[in-house]
Amino acid sequence: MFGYPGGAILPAYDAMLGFPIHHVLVRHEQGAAHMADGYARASGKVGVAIATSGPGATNLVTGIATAMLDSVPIVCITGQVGSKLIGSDAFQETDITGITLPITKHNYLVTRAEDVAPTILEAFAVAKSGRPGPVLVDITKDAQTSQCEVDWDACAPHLTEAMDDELPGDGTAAQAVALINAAERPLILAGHGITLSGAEREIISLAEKARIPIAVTLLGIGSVPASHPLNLGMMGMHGEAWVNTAIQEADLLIALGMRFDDRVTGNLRTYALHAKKIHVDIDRAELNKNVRVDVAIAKDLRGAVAEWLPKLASNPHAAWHARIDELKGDSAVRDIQSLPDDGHLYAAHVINDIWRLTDGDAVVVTDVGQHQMWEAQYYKHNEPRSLITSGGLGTMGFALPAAIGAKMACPEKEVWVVVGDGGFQMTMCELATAMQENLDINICIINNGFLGMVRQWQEFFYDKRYAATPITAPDFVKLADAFGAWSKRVDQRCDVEGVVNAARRHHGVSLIDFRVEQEDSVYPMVPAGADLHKMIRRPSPIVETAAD
Ligand SMILES: Cc1cc2nc3c(=O)[nH]c(=O)nc-3n(C[C@H](O)[C@H](O)[C@H](O)COP(=O)(O)OP(=O)(O)OC[C@H]3O[C@@H](n4cnc5c(N)ncnc54)[C@H](O)[C@@H]3O)c2cc1C
Ligand SMILES: Cc1ncc(C[n+]2csc(CCOP(=O)(O)OP(=O)(O)O)c2C)c(N)n1
Ligand SMILES: [Mg+2]
Repeated sequence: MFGYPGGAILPAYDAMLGFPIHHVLVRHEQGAAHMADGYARASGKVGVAIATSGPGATNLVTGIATAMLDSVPIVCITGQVGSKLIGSDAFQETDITGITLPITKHNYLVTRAEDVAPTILEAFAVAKSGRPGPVLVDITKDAQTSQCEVDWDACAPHLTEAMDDELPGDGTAAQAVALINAAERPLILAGHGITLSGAEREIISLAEKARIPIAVTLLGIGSVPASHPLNLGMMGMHGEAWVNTAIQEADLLIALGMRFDDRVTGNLRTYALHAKKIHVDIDRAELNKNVRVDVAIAKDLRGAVAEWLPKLASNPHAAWHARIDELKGDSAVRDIQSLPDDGHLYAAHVINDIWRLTDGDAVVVTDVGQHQMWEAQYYKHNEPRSLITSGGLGTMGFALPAAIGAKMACPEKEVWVVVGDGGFQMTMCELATAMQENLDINICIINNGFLGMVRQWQEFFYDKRYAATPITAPDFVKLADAFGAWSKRVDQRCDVEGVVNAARRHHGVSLIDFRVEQEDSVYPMVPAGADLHKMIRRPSPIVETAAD
């Protein structure tokens, strides 16, 4: 449980001492929500954050919205002023159920002791059922202090059908199978719903049976091993060029547990015009929301795909794979990894080295920005839940606290934070939390002296007018030292390996300040709203740098 105490939640904190609950004292409640989120994403269990009323509760808001956009199950418990004071502008009173109504899957205001236990049990059930999401339970101080008898069996939650997962969809398995068996250029679009459903094996069987290539969303990374020969890599704004072109050339898209985010589709009017489309999603509201499809199935993914498997015809799709290989060839020469070491330190090289040195086995938690995209491109994830990142809300400041939650969920895993110099400064106070908990986590700051992703947009679309994107930072090495953490600075490629290995050997918090090329950009890039195949490509073979 990740939290921060205060007056309105004091009775709950006092009671906690009598129970075997590991409470992690955060340094800001936003951190508590992200830690609960990181814990949930890493473990598949429900994460819990707890805060006091008023500012404690409002500080949770960004973390709750982050979890909502990415379908992460967390329960947030907040204290509220006494029930008789509600509506009186009492000290630290805020209408947190009103504030969080649009960013929670469900929320509750509890004003009587006898409602506490059944509501908490129901909150956990709602958070993890169907399409997971955040739930908030606001409990008045008098409900925390008065007494009642609890019959646990009578408290068992009974979710209504609307909250449950098995709503029948319109499309049938037979319709889906008919389209798949008839396709010449099929492509699976693999999303976050695969891991949420536990459908990893079914998706591989589907792909292997008919040799269907797979493209993943940012949040689908890891749901299919990067090393699998049918996995083509990421789609979308910063996806692989060959993937985006393949989507535009496909004659069938099989969208599985992904929601056609605008970062994925680009211009909807020109999106995959030659393709028939099958969409499976547990949330009926996602079907035909952004992209009109031919077969829409509102079901849990695992069961839905399992139904197709016995009826699928095998098919080598040789011409289609040959075409994709051709597209890949073009991209390989534009890859930064193929460029000679020109003395500059590039973020893509740093991340590629960390991938190599950790055998691709770490849990990596990223922040938001250029470094996030380079991580997605250059750290090859083979395991579900091994990349933890804020996709839908794109919340800077997410990485460090979410990594603390992930490490507490999986203490045996090697955990790396990949974070920008901007985002790190948003929640770096949580270094103290990591130290207090004696956590062994590694922090890689991709320090480019810029709010890099925004600078990139200014470079491409605002004539290099760098309004408010150059950013200074404290000396991160000294900062880490002040917190008691191990730290080093790296500004040359030849030092990356040694320092990364030293950080890995250090038991405790280690932080590396990588001083990377300041004006590098993430390629390819589909400008927002542009056609998916009209990508800005890396100027090749010369990389433009500040010095040029
Ligand atoms: C700077 C930045 C750049 C980005 N660039 C890209 C990019 O280039 N490419 C990219 O892909 N993304 C990119 N994103 C992320 C993007 O915004 C979305 O977050 C992401 O595409 C969503 O992936 P998703 O649809 O797989 O996951 P989610 O948004 O989590 O959707 C999962 C879907 O699965 C469904 N689901 C849940 N459980 C089940 C179940 N049991 N059975 C069936 N369905 C289920 C849910 O209802 C939901 O519709 C970027 C984000 C940022 C911040
Ligand atoms: C809380 C929040 N504020 C603003 C943004 C808009 N934004 C997206 S990326 C970015 C720059 C991130 O800079 P940095 O952390 O240094 O990472 P870089 O892009 O340089 O790798 C900004 C400001 C955001 N995503 N989240
Ligand atoms: Mg930066």
